[in-house]
Amino acid sequence: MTAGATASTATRAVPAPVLVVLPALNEAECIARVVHEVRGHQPGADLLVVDDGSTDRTAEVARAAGARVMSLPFNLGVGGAMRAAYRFAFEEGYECVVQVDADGQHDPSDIARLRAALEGADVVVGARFAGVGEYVVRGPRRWAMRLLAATLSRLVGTPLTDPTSGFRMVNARALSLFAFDFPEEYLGDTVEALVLASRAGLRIAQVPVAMRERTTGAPSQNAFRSSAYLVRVVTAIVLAVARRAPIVRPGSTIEASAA
Ligand SMILES: Nc1nc2c(ncn2[C@@H]2O[C@H](COP(=O)(O)OP(=O)(O)OP(=O)(O)O)[C@@H](O)[C@H]2O)c(=O)[nH]1
Ligand SMILES: [Mg+2]
Repeated sequence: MTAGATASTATRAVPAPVLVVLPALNEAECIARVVHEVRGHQPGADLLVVDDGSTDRTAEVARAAGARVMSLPFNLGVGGAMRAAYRFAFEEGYECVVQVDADGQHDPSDIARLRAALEGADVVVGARFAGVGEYVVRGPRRWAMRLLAATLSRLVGTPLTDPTSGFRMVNARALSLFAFDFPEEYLGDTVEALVLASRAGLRIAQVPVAMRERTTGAPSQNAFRSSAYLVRVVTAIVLAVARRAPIVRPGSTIEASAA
């Protein structure tokens, strides 16, 4: 963690309940708007932007908008950024962490509904394709997503329509796992993290959300990555299932179930 994050981690008397984490890569155009919008809906929460080696002014703009900023020295990808954020949140004593896209596609007014669902679950996913919103995916990607959703639902034992959603909230139990064991490879932070959580005995639930279209910046998925998506999804599932059991460290409040 660099000075940007460390400098803003003053010791607090009572743990802050919610940390909103915005993983960001070159989102200078919209990060201020997103920070203000999140703040408007979650005035009591702390905001952490994980600037992942951006080459634009993402960190500077986010800081000026009032967010804490963790600047990674080089690009680690969303998984690596979230791993760092979860460790930060665990060490700071947060009770609840919600990951929100920094490009404005997630509606922060939904955070309250995710929080409510956390009463009966340890990990809550804000999900498209669950009856709310009109977000459309076409072509091979659509079939890959359906296959993935069906397979993941079976694996974790609960219906999931959007297992690659990056809009998700975890409680202290899940945080005590993800702070020490969080997959960072492609699809690891979404798909594999759910398998890992399930194998650790954590309860997973989803909340239907509408997702907006990206209006600025560039998507991380280019044409090549999209066309390779189906193959990668299958590989990700196989790897997630074949992977070792979750690593539960001292300080964790969960006990890993049998692998
Ligand atoms: N920390 C970090 N964040 C990233 C990286 N790549 C993308 N992001 C952020 O992760 C979030 C989701 O990335 P997107 O590229 O929007 O992915 P997506 O929403 O699935 O794709 P679109 O629908 O095309 O926008 C955004 O807030 C990005 O800024 C990265 O390498 N590191
Ligand atoms: Mg996006």
